[in-house]
Amino acid sequence: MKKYTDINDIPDLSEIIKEAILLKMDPFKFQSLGKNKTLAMLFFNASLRTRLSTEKAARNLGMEVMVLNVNDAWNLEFSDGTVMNGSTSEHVKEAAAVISQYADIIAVRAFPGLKDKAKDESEYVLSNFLKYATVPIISMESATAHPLQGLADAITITELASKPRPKVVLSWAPHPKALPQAVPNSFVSTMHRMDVDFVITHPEGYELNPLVTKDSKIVYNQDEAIKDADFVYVKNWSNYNDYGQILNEDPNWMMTSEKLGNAKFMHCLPVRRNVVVEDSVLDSDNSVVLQQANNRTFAAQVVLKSILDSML
Ligand code: AN0
Ligand code: CP
Repeated sequence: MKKYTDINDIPDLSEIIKEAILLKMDPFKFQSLGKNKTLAMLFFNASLRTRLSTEKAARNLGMEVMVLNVNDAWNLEFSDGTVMNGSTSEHVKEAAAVISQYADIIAVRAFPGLKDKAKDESEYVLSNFLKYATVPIISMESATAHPLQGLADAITITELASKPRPKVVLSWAPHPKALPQAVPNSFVSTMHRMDVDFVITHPEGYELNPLVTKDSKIVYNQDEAIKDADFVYVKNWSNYNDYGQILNEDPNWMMTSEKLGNAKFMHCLPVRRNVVVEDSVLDSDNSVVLQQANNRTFAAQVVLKSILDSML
């Protein structure tokens, strides 16, 4: 792979899942692949898992790692031709080219503002790094996608599936803060590439971008959607049509043990207990959130390995 900013950058998903599971069994097998190679991770937003698992993945491959919390650096300008006499001190043209001299791979986390849909959908942070960096780019969650999470989720479902075509449900949940659609978008795109019976459930009006959901089955009745599910992936997202708005905080959409039944509970984390999902679910054996978080390492590792392989 030459970059990883979308789950569809992976040519053969089931092949890469297999490779990730092999890396998980023998994480230091390719310790010399990353020798004298550096990963620079740029964070425009907070992170716990992505930051630590991606660093761990790079170290497992023998890479050096540098982390920049971009809010501690100069305020970057992304528009072309701007008279930079305001709050921005450095243009992404210079910044991306400079960082490319220090790093062999650049990973970027940049959430959407959730105010201006067109601006968010332009992916102006990620696309400018793709344009002006001279080294491969990895998304650590952009405005519209979180492909490392999608891959980790695919690995987790593959590890746990006890039948050929499991039923997987993406279930919206309430949340007090407006959250991006990035995680559900990547989960949907990933499920489209897996052999699963996939259903999405959310309140009416909470449709995700139809270019992402395509012909996914959408069932507005949560109980009906979850019936006989093997995996229930719970996630809040703010409204896509009424962009970035919170139009529903109905606590009845929270996941409970009663609704979940024997299905596996999935969430990307961080999760608000007793808002998104009740304690009894997270504290039960049906919750696989820690396994998902662990698989973030091997998702990142297989992606880094594939990019390093392409540099040989
Ligand atoms: C972020 C989101 O929903 O995109 C990050 C999740 C990995 N979640 C929060 O900000 C709580
Ligand atoms: N799931 C995930 O990406 O977590 P962080 O935001 O903590 O990195």
